[in-house]
Amino acid sequence: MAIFINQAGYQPLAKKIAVMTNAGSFQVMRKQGEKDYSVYDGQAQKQGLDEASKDMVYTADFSDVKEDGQYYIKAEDGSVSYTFAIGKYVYKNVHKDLLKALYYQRCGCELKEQYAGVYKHDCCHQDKAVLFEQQDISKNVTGGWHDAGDYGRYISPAAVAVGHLLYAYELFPDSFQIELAIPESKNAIPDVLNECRYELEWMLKMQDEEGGAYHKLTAMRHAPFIMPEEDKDQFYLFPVSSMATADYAAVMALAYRIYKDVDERFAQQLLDAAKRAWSWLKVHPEYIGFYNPDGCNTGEYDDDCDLDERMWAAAEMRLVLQDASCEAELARLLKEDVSVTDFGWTDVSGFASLCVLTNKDKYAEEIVSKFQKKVLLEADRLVEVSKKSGYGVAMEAEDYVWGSNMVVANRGILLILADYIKKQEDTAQTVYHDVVYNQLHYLLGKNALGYSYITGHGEHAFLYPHNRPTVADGIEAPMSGFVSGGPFKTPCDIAAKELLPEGTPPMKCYVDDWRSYSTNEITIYWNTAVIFLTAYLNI
Ligand code: 9MR
Ligand code: ZN
Repeated sequence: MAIFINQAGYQPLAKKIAVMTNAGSFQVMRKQGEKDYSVYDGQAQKQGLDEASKDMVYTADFSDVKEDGQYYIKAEDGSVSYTFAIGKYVYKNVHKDLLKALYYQRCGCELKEQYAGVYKHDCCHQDKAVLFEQQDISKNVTGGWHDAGDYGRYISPAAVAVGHLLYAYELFPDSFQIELAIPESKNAIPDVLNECRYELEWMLKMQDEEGGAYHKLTAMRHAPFIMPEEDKDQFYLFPVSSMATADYAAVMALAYRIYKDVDERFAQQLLDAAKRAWSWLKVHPEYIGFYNPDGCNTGEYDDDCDLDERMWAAAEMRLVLQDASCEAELARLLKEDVSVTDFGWTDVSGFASLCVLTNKDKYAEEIVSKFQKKVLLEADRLVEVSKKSGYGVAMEAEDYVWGSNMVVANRGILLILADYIKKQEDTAQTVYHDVVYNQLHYLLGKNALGYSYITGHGEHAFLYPHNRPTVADGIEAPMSGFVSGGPFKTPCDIAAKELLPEGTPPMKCYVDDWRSYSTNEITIYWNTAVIFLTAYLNI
């Protein structure tokens, strides 16, 4: 019998529901003093078969336990859950470490012991990059965050990560009044803005003379598992794509709005970059995709549709240019069948919704109501999906794609947006609120494998991310605060294929093995998606 809970814990007034794989009674045990003692007795309720895990699931509701402390759940057959805390600030450190993890991704600078502790390392990737299409030209494009467990840097993922952070900051600024112990700390600017600026400064270098954004900056092949400063491979600037350029325009315009009260000169650079990318989009209304050239195996981030990226750009540009044509473009792109609800690198349309619905008075009523209707429709669907899941998570069996933990988190963001919309009309608690929590509970251990998918948080947190520095640094523990990609129903790496029996249910298709790039890598945008949730829950 197994019992699954959020291993970071629960806020005192939150709904608290453990998942058990057997029927029977349970006790909530408090760890205090010499002997653990029971503070609550209950009976598990049958929930039925959970499709995504194929588990028969029973739920144990212990919401009545509200006192601060350390606990675990004990079933009548003697089996126990991992420990968890109850307290108002149980997610504070999770939130902080998720943010700090981005610092560890910094490229082109030394990570000093003062900030990085044992994870310090020398400056990496300082050489100029060669233009792939014109190899006699090279450019200085140092800086930014390593995208993931590899050392590449890519524009769309970067825009998504910064997008998650800046919208979260805009909505929940109080959750970002924290210091991260990074070089810029104590400069009177919130550290989230300091950290994003590190990425934005790099992005400013990633625009060509005509305003287009290079799709990516990588070597031809992924580096072996060496420290970043040991990687001396030649990096290339790969061709401009319309997706990258539209994401670029959107995020630069967003960043301008955020930084204009922080640093006027920097904000002006962001605005100029946004305008130049926007002009490029006007000159190139056609889709310009990106596919890896022969011999290149680094991330492709291929996408066959640029309408969602253009929509996000139009929404943001509307706010910074007082130009009616942006709104016309938005109306044109907002076709009946276009999605407005995702926050990943393939589909960024949810960011357009975030932009429009948090600035309603700046857009025509018709546009606002279209966005709003679609967002609420999807949020309501997700509430129903979560009710059907034995684990309470808004995920169906087919949703366990590569990086499924981001799908979990991004659905949380959509629910937060729905919650925001409803709160404008009525301050009462919404149906969406508890489902947002459920998404985080899943990520922190209330899932069919009982893993916390955030390093350093939870008694049974994953330990072996597919992350080059983590493998190469010789240090036993990984840095705290990294989010794993999570279960992938059709894993494609050898480790996962070897270790997972044929027919493993989607929610269980995960291995905590550093070789498993398709289930256990880390990325900047998986982290930032979860930061959006912790920012919402920490206020
Ligand atoms: O996160 C990406 C995932 O959605 C895709 O299915 C997968 C295959 O194209 O690629 C993932 O992105 C990887 C990128 O290509 C290179 N850096 C590591 C990323 C995480 O695995
Ligand atoms: Zn680097």
